[in-house]
Amino acid sequence: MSTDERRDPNDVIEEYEQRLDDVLAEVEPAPDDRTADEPVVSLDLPGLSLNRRDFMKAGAAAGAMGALAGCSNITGGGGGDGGASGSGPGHKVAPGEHDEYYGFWSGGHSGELRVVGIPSMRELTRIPVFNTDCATGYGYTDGSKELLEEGGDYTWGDNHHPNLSETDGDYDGEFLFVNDKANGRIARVNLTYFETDAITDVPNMQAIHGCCVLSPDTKYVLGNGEFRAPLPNDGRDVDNPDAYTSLFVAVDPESMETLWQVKVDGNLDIVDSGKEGRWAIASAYNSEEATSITGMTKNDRDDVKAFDIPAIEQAVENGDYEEVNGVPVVDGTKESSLNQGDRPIVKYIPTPKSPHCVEVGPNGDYAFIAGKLSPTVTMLDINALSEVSDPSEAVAGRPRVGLGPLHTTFDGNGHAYTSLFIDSQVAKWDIQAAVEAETGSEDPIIEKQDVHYNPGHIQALEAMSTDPDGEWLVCLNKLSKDRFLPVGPTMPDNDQLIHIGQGEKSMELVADHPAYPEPHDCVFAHRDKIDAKKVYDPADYEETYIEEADSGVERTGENSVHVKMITKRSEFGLPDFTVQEGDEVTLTTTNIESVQDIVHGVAIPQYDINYAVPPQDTETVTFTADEPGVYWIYCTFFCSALHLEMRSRMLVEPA
Ligand code: CUK
Ligand code: CUA
Repeated sequence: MSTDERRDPNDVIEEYEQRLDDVLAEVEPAPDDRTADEPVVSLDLPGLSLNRRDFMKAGAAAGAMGALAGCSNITGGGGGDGGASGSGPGHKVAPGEHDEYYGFWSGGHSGELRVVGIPSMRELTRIPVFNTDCATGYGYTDGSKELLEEGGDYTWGDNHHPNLSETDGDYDGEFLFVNDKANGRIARVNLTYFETDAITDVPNMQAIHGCCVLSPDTKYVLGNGEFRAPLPNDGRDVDNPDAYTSLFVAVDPESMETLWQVKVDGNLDIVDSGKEGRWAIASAYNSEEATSITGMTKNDRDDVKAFDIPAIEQAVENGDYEEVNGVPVVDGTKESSLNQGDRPIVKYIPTPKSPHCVEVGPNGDYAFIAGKLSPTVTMLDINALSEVSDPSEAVAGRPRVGLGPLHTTFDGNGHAYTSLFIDSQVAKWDIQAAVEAETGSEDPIIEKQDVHYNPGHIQALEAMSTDPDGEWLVCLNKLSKDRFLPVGPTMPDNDQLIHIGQGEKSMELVADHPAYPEPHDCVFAHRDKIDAKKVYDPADYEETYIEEADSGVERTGENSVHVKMITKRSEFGLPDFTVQEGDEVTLTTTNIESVQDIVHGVAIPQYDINYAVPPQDTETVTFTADEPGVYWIYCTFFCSALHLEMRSRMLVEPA
């Protein structure tokens, strides 16, 4: 484009907002946009004075959040000092002391998970999942390469929702499951080793956004397909969006196999499970089934879906499915015969407006569905779901919490905390009061806390278990703007620690924590529930443990060698080894140390190799020695006073 056509960015934004305003002005308040044979649900919202300005702000934020984002609410948070670490209740953990909680952060499109101590907010480690990582060699060693290749062979992922495995509704500390929104995958992380041990590339799904475990005993890992696509996506119906479909999936937590899928109308967003193993509640937007933002935000309501898990299992057992790419796909669309009887497999619950999150409260009574483009949170009575014929009768409350509600968390003392993206605030409200209040009432609101800026997820201690611990919550803000030293056009996110204590008006902002792009969600477990191993147990992996006496070179073929060597402070098992130009070299290394934290690294720079070998672990890399010469091998982890001397040489003799 020629430079004189360059437009003022503010004009572009303004035009965009005007367009959304026009679209939203056309939205009818009544349910005329539903077809005749659909149940007409009256959306009576007494006291809900939602003006067009609210809609416009919300609509604009949905598409261009940076433009409006929270500029009007920069009046320092209650109790916060506006600086890095606050003056509130002590969150600092003294040198040498441990945090009380583990926090597991999704890393968004970095593809990794991050482990953070709570309340100190100190980052403890990172766990590569869908990414490769040169610090550990994840994605470079044979085993991790194979894991990523069999898991779809992509170089990146976008993880949003970390979930801890449960037994009896409580975290059992065994596994963490996380979705890949980008490539429709679910990964499992072993929490005794803090490492990824399985990745499933789920067939038929292009995006898996919502992800949860089926409470109370992790029977399934459940995932929501956000992007609608042809089924199967093999070139049919490419230009016929009406024929696209969105899927809900159940994965076996042990085998990590895809067990079944349910196709639905509209697209799915976030999902959470009830506490009794029957219901999974999924939020949704785009009931319009449009392919553009204007189309997707047209309707006044979208259908939240309640999946009746035993009813779906029954349909699968009865053979009521179509098999697509090896997976039984059950029809859960509104028209499906499986939804016509008195026990539909999916209940559709009209909810305002492009609702974003679903979080089920600790006692399992209610699912809390944040309105995103509506300033309300819809509370769905989960126990009533199975009884009412019109699922909208299961709506138990709908308080008006503020603009841009995205996610809700719980303290176990009867309070809910909802993040408000547009208002840049957290609203604390009383759950029981919201049931008793009229729809649209602000009465249940206890207090609001400014956050900086534009929060997405919000998590309190153990809030996704049946027994939350309260005390602290973390608000994951998308923008930090002026909160940190400027680091160029891209600033970090800002995860803020808020003390919530026990009392009524008790929220206090105590710490800012910059985060690299882009955490979406986190989950916290008390340290007593995690039992991290100190060294590897060779029985837990398939590689053959190398003893000190085994170090050596074995010719396995005319053009292949197997090099075995141990590592220990401060030497490799072989001071040097010789291979021939063109050899395929399989290099297996065992770290025979039995002391936690004594890790050795094996770097062969010109061959693009570097990987870590933790104590008692064994790792293999395979490469072709195609350049003759001398190649120093060095240890990349500072392991002893003689770490620099910990070297070996690979001699590649010319052919
Ligand atoms: S989503 Cu990102 S703020 Cu993927 Cu859970 Cu709501
Ligand atoms: Cu081993 Cu440094």
